[in-house]
Amino acid sequence: ARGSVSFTYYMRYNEIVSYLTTIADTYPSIARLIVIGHSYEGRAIVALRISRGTGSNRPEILVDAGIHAREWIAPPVALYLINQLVENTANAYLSQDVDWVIIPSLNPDGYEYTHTNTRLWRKTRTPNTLCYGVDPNRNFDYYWMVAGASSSQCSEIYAGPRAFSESETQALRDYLHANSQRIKLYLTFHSYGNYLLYPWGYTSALPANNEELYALGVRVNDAIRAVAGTTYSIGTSTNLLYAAAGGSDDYAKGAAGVELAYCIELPGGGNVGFNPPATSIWPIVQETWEGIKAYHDYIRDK
Ligand code: ING
Ligand code: ZN
Repeated sequence: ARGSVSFTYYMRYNEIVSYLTTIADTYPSIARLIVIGHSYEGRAIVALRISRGTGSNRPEILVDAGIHAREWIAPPVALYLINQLVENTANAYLSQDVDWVIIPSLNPDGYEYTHTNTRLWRKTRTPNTLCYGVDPNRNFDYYWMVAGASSSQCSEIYAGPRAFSESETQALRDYLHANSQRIKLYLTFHSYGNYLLYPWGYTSALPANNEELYALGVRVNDAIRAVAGTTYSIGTSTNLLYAAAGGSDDYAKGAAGVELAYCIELPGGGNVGFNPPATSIWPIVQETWEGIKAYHDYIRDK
């Protein structure tokens, strides 16, 4: 059926947009479609704002997925979040005191390219003189290029000719700044490796609220583990994984002032980690949903 969601296969970009459009049309008092920008190839970067509350200055949770094209398990997690928040009335309480803005496919050009050409494409699809694409998660202007990023066009971690060279990262930047007072939590879904990463990626120094970020990570990990035993490691990107500047979570926290920001590395699968079989979508979105609810409860009660 038109505009329906599925967790039995990896939906294409057009299907994702169609689902969000249908949700917004069907539940106009709860869900609104926002176009936050366009990709290099002209695709709309769509977001769904979900709110059952009234009044202004409500706390907001900002969620994105698909900034890296090949990390296919991330968009379904965002789509399940939309599905449950809007279509399952038992979850109405989750948007009573908190607003959500969910961007399921932040890099649609790259995502479509992984479907049509190169399964393991990571970057955007901007043409450069030698090679295509910029790593959008090295392109944000917070200590840009100081660590874990490359100035070589053909590198998988090419940071771009300048910070915010990509329309996709510009779109998220502009959304963040326009709403920074209300955004209390930013979650960006990647894969893979079972990590709850938080800033900083540009330095090994710990953020001032390291204790809070870690403690909230423990709550989320506990909630996920209770479903099927899956566990995550919790810590800063630099200390747990590797140093890498120009990431969206560093930018949200450092430049837009969102004190709680996490890069969630979902479980891997398949022969290269980035390609869990479609049968893994359901169990992964189920357990991750429990973690997202733990995030919500913390923001609501804070
Ligand atoms: N991992 C992230 C990456 O962009 C990361 C990890 C995030 C590092 C933020 C530093 C800062 O490399 C994946 N899987 O993309
Ligand atoms: Zn990634």
